[in-house]
Amino acid sequence: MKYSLIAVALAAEAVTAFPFVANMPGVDSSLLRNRPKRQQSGGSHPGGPATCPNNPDHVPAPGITDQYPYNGAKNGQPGNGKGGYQVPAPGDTAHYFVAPGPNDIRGPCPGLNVAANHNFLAHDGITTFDELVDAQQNLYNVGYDLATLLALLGLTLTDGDVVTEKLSIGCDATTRTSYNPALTGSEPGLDGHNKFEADTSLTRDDYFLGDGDNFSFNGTLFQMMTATTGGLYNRDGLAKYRYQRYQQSLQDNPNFYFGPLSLLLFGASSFLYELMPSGPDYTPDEATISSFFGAEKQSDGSYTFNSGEQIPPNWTNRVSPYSNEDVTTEIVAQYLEYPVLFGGATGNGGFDLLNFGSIQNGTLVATPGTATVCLLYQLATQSIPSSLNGLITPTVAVLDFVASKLGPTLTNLGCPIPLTK
Ligand code: HEM
Ligand SMILES: *[C@@H]1O[C@H](CO)[C@@H](O)[C@H](O)[C@H]1NC(C)=O
Ligand SMILES: *[C@@H]1O[C@H](CO)[C@@H](O)[C@H](O)[C@H]1NC(C)=O
Ligand SMILES: *[C@@H]1O[C@H](CO)[C@@H](O)[C@H](O)[C@H]1NC(C)=O
Ligand SMILES: CC(=O)N[C@H]1CO[C@H](CO)[C@@H](O)[C@@H]1O
Repeated sequence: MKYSLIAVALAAEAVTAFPFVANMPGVDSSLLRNRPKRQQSGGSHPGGPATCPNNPDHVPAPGITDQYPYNGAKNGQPGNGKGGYQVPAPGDTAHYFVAPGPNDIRGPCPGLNVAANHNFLAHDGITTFDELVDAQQNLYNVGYDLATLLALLGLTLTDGDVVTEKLSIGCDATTRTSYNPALTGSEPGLDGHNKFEADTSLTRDDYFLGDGDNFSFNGTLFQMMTATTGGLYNRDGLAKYRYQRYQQSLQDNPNFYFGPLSLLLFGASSFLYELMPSGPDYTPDEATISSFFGAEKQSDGSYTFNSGEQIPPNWTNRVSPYSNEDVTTEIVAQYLEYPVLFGGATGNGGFDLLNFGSIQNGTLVATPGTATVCLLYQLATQSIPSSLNGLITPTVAVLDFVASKLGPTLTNLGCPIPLTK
């Protein structure tokens, strides 16, 4: 089914070519236009291996101690799920803020950048599955189920290495994450676009509009987010802002693509009001959010990046674990406030709609219960249209890896669909 862009966008005049190939399962590509994809190749593009910092002194994250146990999460295992404590714990100097150096990798995720700056992840930004699962629990009190799922998504969407279980939280560091670069090919890290990283981010440019830089903080966008939300980054405010970003991309980005993985962006926005606020009142206010994003307000009202994303002073994490079910509820709730179409701009005024799992004819069909909770699980285990001309298909090795990490405690996260090979 095709919709005119006019029907879904404010204006279509800026939309030019969108090149892609037909025959994608679940994708109606009848508006096909074959134009070369404007994407840089080689190692020197932003986020590529040529410019990726390399810290020869890789020090794994120190982890928790008996003196400072946080919620007890270690070795990729479940902690006790009890939050409501101060982070970093007073006196726990191992987890005090240390600004990233020139050799340290940081990327599109403020949550992980902060974790690395506080040594909950390795400070150089080359982390592991276990560090990711532990850090999310100990620092933010993310539930073990969601912490595992997000770490899996980070590693499996071809950004990391399922043998070494290593992942770059930013640019392409294949020489350090891969067990064998000749066999694995490049592992672009979290900067890799249209995998975990997508268009319409809160504070990052679209890949196409940023000249291939889809991961750096953009102060104009932070200012826009603050204006739209009125400085209270709650569900309603962020749902509205995400809608605004969608319309902006639709209008300005001829290569705009909003696929199934974009669901994760609604999840990420929920982190502003579910994971970042501090107790006892847990208000997602400007001071708190600015600290996590490294946003520094200037006298003219603009924001600059201070390269020091950090936990605000005297910060207390959330009390109950933030679960897979919780985040799915927030994703659907934000989406339903301002429903948009999943798909991609085709140029010549067209927009192709996607079908994938709970996304039918470009619309998220959200029903309460298991099917919805399984949304994110599907992203880790099924072939996902990563663009109108690309599919990310999990390999047998990836499915084995997912199965090994989810079972037995988290078997399929309760999803009815068994892992298939
Ligand atoms: C293993 C766990 C995680 C992985 C692999 C991950 C990865 C990512 C990636 C790739 C993005 C970029 C998406 C995009 O904008 O295109 C992102 C965005 C984001 N993440 Fe994470 N993340 C993880 C956990 C967390 C946690 C625990 C928090 C919260 C404290 C968090 C907060 C955010 C926020 C707020 C954004 C949106 C940034 C923006 O759009 O400007 N993430 N994450
Ligand atoms: C930041 O975002 C704004 C709004 O989308 C855009 O006009 C500007 O070019 C971006 N700045 C950078 C440095 O990418
Ligand atoms: C943090 O707590 C300490 C001790 O209670 C207090 O002295 C300090 O002013 C607080 N800092 C902020 C920014 O609230
Ligand atoms: C999707 O669109 C097609 C073509 O208009 C229609 O036949 C089909 O019933 C639609 N499916 C859903 C779930 O809306
Ligand atoms: C699809 C695509 O081109 N994604 C890019 C996002 O940005 C990083 C850094 O420029 C690239 O490595 C990805 O290839």
